[in-house]
Formats: sequence, structure tokens, C-alpha cells
Amino acid sequence: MTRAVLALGSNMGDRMATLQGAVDHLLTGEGAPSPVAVSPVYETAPVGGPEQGAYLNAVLVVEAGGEPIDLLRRGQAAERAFDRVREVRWGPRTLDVDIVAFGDVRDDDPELILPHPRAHLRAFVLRPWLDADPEADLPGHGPVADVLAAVVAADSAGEQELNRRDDLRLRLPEGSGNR
Ligand code: A4P
Ligand code: MG
Repeated sequence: MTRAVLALGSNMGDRMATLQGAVDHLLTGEGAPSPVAVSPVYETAPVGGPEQGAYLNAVLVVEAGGEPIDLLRRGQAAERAFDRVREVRWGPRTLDVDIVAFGDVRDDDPELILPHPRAHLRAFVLRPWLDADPEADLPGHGPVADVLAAVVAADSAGEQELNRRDDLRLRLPEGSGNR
């Protein structure tokens, strides 16, 4: 089993229902990874892309069997299950599932770049990841706490401000920890 980190984002439709559905989808069924932790939910201003609505973002930490590509496929199946329409790069989407890290694997295969090539620049990934796993390291970049501190320090314009939504909570599906 390998510790892996998934970043979830939604900025269309019922964003919270989509995130919860994604967590359930990712953790259910044959070969599903076991949950380690799920982060709080953050409301975040869109980074890059066209003008679009605010995102809800969260991070799911799992123990996964199999290969990194199996986890990517599982994430893509979750995206399809939520009718993701992929029109514009970095544009609005009902659900985006990114593989942030898979153990300490480093790979530049464009189909699955590990760790995710923009994770180290994004407070909306690093902040929830740090909440879910305060000891986490981002391969090639060091402790997530330090990487996040650098991102926040560089963001003098406050473009990456995050609003933790304590009124919203993701739950892990029943029994998903006991496989
Ligand atoms: N791919 C390569 N590496 C990975 C990886 N580590 N995880 C490939 C997931 N996919 C990976 O992705 C395009 C291709 O990347 C896939 O075919 C896969 O094989 P996509 O999900 O189809 O396209 P995308 O998401 O539109 O593009 P991209 O580059 O993945 O966008 P990002 O970087 O994920 O950014 N702002 C806020 N506040 N919150 C957000 O969640 N998300 C984005 C999307 C932009 N701005 C955001 C947010
Ligand atoms: Mg993506």
C-alpha cells in the first residue's frame, strides 16, 4: 500500500454534494483505496483560467494498492460520474480530481505527472493537505508546511485567499476504513 493524496475541486452546480459524491465514489467498490484522512472544505477564489465562480476544494489522503495510473483512472471515473464537461483548460468544472502525490514517486509522463506539477504553487491544495496531514512532504519540494508558507508569503495581492467552511464537512463512507 502507498500513501497517496488526491485534490478535489468543484465550482459548478451543487459543489458540496459533488465533493461528497466524489469522496464516496473514490472510496467505494473493488480495489478502492482506504481513507487516511479527509480535510476541511475551503472556499477559494479561482486561480487561472477565464472568469468563473468560486471553488470548493478539499484533499483526501488514502492508502492505495496498485499503480499510480490505477488511482488516476479511479479519479477520472469519479469525474465522469459527475458529468464533468471539460471545455476550457482551467475553466469551470463540476468536479476535478487531481493526483497530488503517490508515495515519493516522481514521474514526468504527461498522462500522470507526479507529484502534480502545480501543487507546490497552490494554497487551495497545500492548505487542506496540511490540515489532513500536518507531517506531509511534497516530493521534490519539502515539508508542505514550508511550501505553503512560501506560497502565502509570495501572495502579497491575496489572490490565493482561502475561506475555511466549517459549516461544511465531508464524511468518509461507512466501512471504508476497514478493508
Ligand atoms: N494529468 C497529468 N498529471 C496529472 C495528475 N497528477 N493528476 C493529466 C491528474 N491528472 C493529471 O487534466 C488534463 C490531463 O492532465 C489529464 O488528461 C491527465 O491525464 P484535466 O483534469 O483533464 O484538465 P484540467 O483540470 O482542466 O487541467 P489541469 O491542468 O489538470 O488543471 P489543474 O491544474 O487541475 O487546474 N482554482 C481554484 N481555486 N481551485 C481549483 O480547484 N482548479 C483548476 C484546475 C484551476 N483553478 C482552480 C482550481
Ligand atoms: Mg485536473
